Amino acid sequence: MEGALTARDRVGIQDFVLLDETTEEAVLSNLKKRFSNDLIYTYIGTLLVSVNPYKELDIYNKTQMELYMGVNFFELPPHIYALADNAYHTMLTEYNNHFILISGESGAGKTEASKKILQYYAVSCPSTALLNTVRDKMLMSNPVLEAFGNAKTLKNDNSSRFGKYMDIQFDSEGEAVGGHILNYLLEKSRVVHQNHGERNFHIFYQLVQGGAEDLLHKLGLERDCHQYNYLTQGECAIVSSINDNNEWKTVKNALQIINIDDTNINYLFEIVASVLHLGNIRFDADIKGNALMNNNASLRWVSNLLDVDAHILQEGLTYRKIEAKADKILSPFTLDHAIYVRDALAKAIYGQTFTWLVSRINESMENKDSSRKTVIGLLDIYGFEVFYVNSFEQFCINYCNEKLQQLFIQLTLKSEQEEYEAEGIEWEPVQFFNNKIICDLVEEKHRGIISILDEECLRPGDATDLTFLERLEDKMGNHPHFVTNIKDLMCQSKNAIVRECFSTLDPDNRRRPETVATQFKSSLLKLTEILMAKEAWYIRCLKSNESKQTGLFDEALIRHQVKYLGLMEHLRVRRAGFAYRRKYDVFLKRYKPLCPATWPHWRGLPADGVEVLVQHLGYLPNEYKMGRTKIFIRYPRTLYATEDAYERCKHELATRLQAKYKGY
Ligand code: AOV
Ligand code: MG
Repeated sequence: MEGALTARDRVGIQDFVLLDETTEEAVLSNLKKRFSNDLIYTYIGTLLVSVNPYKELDIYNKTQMELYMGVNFFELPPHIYALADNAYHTMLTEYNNHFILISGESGAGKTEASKKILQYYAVSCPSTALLNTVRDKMLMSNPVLEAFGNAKTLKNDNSSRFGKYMDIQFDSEGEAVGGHILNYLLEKSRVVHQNHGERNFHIFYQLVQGGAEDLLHKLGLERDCHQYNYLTQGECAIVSSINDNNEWKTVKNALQIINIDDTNINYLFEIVASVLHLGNIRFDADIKGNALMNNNASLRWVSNLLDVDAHILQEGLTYRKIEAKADKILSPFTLDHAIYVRDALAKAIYGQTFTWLVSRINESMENKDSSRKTVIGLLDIYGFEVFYVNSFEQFCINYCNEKLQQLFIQLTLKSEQEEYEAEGIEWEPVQFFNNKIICDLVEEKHRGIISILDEECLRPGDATDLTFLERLEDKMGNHPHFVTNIKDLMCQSKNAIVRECFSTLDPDNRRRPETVATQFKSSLLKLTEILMAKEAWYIRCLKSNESKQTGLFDEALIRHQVKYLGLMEHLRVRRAGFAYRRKYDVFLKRYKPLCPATWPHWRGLPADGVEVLVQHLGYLPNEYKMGRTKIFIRYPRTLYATEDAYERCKHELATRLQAKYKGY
């Protein structure tokens, strides 16, 4: 029909690799077309690009899940389920480990994506009644960790304030049999301070809004967030998009499912309440400027809830204890110092409790069976963020994002091109920006920012240096002033969670612990090693606009993300490159039944066998290349056709065998 729009004109194309030209304009126009048709997913080969729609789409139901189960990647419209399913089936056929790296800036949709993947596995994997409970625990770990680790920020009403890597373990039948979480640097400073327009962690509001009357009474809380200093600095305790009351119910239920017993659940709420009471302890200054405590009611509640001696607590919050030989001298804190110690205690209690929660969740998801398992790791971290005022946390978060971008570049751009060279495949190199210089700037030994910060923390100096030092220590989360008497006091708490958390801290108070920045750097290094040993899948989430609006496609914002996520370079490498490669012997071993000349044995060199095999299958010259040790296949569809033929052949063989042995 003349003038009629083709589907391609209307809804764009499903895979950027198939675009006529690889310009930024063409990419953006395709994204926009799709977005305006509620098609938020597009591929670049096997990489999934997702644009946050800021509205509920009817594409995450069970019918959709069933549609994608076991189907080849490109047969259906792009979907996060297709990627999840493909990773799963590759894991099962190749019997190796995988990870899905979800990246994008704050509010782009990473956490939602990771939840959708987990839900997909929960529904699509085979399961038994026993495994159902493991599956429920994995699913229910989310509301709990989000309550304690997510908060409303200016960028996202449910922003992850910790990094999370979760391994889902599968047995050889493909059943999800266990899980394990690694958590990264919780933004503890939020417990005591929030910027304007931001909130503390959700759990505080959930408890105050949703807790039953008798519970609040027992915890000494009023049903009014505005009563608590730690909840009011952002001036947005109540937000219309968040239903704290409902979430409270979900979280309480989830805590039970992950096997936290009632006693510990009570301890947990006592801790949450004690942090709120701590924040309400105020100090005045006497004539000498020393701190005097002026709200004894709050102090009593803290001591009551944590079950520690009120007098020692008060002393610990207002005096430094110096032990000189046999003498103990009490030296009073200044007002600022007392506030600092109070806040440090609140952060420590909360941070330790979060770590405790992750351990309990891990225990409950642990699979004790020692048979071999393969895993799919899901990485959902805090996204890149820049605020008007940025602090140590933004430094860490953005460093983490640079590090993951570096991994992406290493795996998709650098090693890909190096492999073509090593395999002698003709190749026009694609230029890309390597952010290694940025990672080096942060983490290099002696010269990097982290090293310099560490040095500054250790350097003795005059008054100004000291102030600087204290500020840094504050930011870096060491608690040099309360590791003496307050830490001991916490170890005596009758609240079992607090006691356990503080008793496991470094017992040697004199040894200066590693700074948080250095610890974070090593944990990211370890994470990189964990990921490098697995096969990678990528989801790149794009934020459609800054105002969380439905249907608004902010072209400049999206262009910026396409650029810094390296999508154009990735597209160019993908387009010119090969989607799939396998060692000759591995390829031959799997597909040799498809050709009479290679079945059941090929006597010559594996490379020659592969050549004979693919000729027989009708591969066209532009569809593959023979490297030194591997075959390279340009389009996924070629491989999928081969894989389908293999499945049919296996099926026929099994039917023939059955017929042959029938009656025996
Ligand atoms: P993030 O994880 O990438 O930010 P989220 O996954 O929390 O971002 O998404 C932010 C919000 O965007 C969600 O609360 C939803 O309202 C909406 N959203 C995201 N993905 C979808 C989707 N597929 N369908 C519908 N709405 C969606 V951060 O944790 O701040 O880096 O640190
Ligand atoms: Mg998130």
